[in-house]
Amino acid sequence: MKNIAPAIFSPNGIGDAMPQNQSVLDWVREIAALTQPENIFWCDGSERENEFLIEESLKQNVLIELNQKKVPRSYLHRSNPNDVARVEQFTFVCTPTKEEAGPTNNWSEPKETYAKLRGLLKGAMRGRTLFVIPYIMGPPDSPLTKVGFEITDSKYVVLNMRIMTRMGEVAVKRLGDDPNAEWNRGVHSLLDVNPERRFICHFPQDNAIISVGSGYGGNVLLSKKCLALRIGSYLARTQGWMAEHMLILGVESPEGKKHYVAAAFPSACGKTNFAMLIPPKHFKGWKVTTVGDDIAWMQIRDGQLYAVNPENGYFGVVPGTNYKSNPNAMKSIAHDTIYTNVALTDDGDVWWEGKDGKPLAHAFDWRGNDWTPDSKEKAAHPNSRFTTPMRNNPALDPDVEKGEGVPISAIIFGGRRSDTVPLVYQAFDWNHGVYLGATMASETTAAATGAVGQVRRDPMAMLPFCGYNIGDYFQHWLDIGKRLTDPPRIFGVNWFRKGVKGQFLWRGFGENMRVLKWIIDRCEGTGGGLKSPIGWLLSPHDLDLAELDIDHKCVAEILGVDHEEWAKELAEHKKFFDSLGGVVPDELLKQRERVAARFKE
Ligand code: GTP
Ligand code: SPV
Ligand code: MN
Repeated sequence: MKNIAPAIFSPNGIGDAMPQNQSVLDWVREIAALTQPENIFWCDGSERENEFLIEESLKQNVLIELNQKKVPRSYLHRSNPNDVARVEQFTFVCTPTKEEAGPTNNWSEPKETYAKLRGLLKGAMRGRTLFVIPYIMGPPDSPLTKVGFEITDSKYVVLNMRIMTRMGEVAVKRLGDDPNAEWNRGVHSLLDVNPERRFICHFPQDNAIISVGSGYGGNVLLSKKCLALRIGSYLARTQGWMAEHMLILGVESPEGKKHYVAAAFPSACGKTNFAMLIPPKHFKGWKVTTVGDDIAWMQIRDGQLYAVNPENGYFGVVPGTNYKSNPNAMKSIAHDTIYTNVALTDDGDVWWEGKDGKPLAHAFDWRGNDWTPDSKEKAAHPNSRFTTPMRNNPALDPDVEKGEGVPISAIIFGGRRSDTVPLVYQAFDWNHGVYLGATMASETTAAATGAVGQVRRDPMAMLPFCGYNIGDYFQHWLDIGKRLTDPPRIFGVNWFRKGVKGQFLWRGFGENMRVLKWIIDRCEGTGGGLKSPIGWLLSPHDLDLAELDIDHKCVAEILGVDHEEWAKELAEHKKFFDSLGGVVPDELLKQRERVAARFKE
């Protein structure tokens, strides 16, 4: 590739997964001409390349070496303190018309936006290396799998993408040399990591993403929220499949009967923990396995919904993770892990609020400042994260590579609600379930910048991730339902009900197995249910509480429906639908009226 100026950086023959596809070469040439890097590095995802990039990152303080005896082959990255989470206010969907982006997305006009971004990218990589990352999302032999190329000037992005995606030759091979093949163009540049020049822009019609001014997580690992969800949801609608913010887990009974469940919870609301659940002792012989912890791509086969996890690793919330709450996560992050914004101990180990063991007397906080238990600041940032390969997970499902995916028996929607929403309830049918998902709400968390703890509607946990008009998205869900002969049963859950003193009323984590068991029973048609205006409720008699120390009054409280609270909730549903300005399908408006009518029966 001598005709690409400047020189291609291929030390010792590594970094050479170079496609011959003309459309990719033209695009790299164009971006290189614009950004003016010193070198171009074609990433191949190999072990050698990884070692080389880690070495360089250590030299440049992009990574900090950890105590290799305590956490082998693991490193700490400290992001810029102004850059610690997704930025929804600077995230744009750039469709030709504002209507296509819909009422829930920030829209900006594609032509103007390209011009603005080109202005920002001009010369942005001078004196730096431009990395080209070829990757695929999805198992190599899945019909759903997508090819992406990400250009970035951040080594941290390359190192994380290697964990989060299947990277290198596998992508180049899958792309082939058809210049018209479908592939995603992702361009990322750190610029000067200035929040005023931070934009995450999606061009669904062009299958393109441009992200500038950030170096953190979902803003820059373009495979994840940008491709697998925002662009993914757009492609899914036009191509007749679904791209959802859902974990996928397998649950096997002692008799060996297995079901798969997909669950949509908003950011930092428990997906990774639920996906890695270890059943309590009482559930002897039950086993939960992880297919995915954040994103599900689903297609219809023989009238049934099948799901694949497009990712190859986990980008998970660190604080609160310990051997009691999530042993599988603890084992997964014990080695070969990149930590972002956790605390560093005096002996080179990582630490965070809620980690097992003795409280620390001293550490360096996520910014690198001295920290003691008296410090006002948290030692680890509330949105500190681990990046770890899914292969590290002891509970990885054996069918995670299966191209056709796993058959989904149940879909669960859940948010963080301190009141109103019961521990679990079941929709009467698919369309009612779509209504349940469309009207779900959750308290905001540290996963995105902005206020934390405010209840907001977050339909299907996709509010920040739906790449087109939310009304069309609701209709897509209804249309999918019409094509299913054996649709998954749909449930709502809430692990986060609080008592008057602000304490959680439900133990959560592994104990959520008790709820999952009822969900499986309902799918098999064996579990009892109490009919209520909002759906089937779990009666205290059908909830297995053996070996759980819980006050029975509290159980009744979290399982029940308070009519006054729900009158308010239904008013909020109406307000939300009204706020969308007429895009909500009639069927969902009717569903709301039906719930209201059932309360009057
Ligand atoms: P994203 O990676 O942002 O999409 O988050 P997530 O949905 O995967 O959430 P995760 O499982 O990482 O949990 C987020 C926070 O919620 C952590 O601090 C957990 O400790 C906490 N959490 C998870 N499950 C439960 C639960 O069942 N009960 C309670 N009380 N807290 C939980
Ligand atoms: C989320 O916010 O849902 C995440 C973390 O999974 S990030 O990749 O930063 O979006
Ligand atoms: Mn997520």
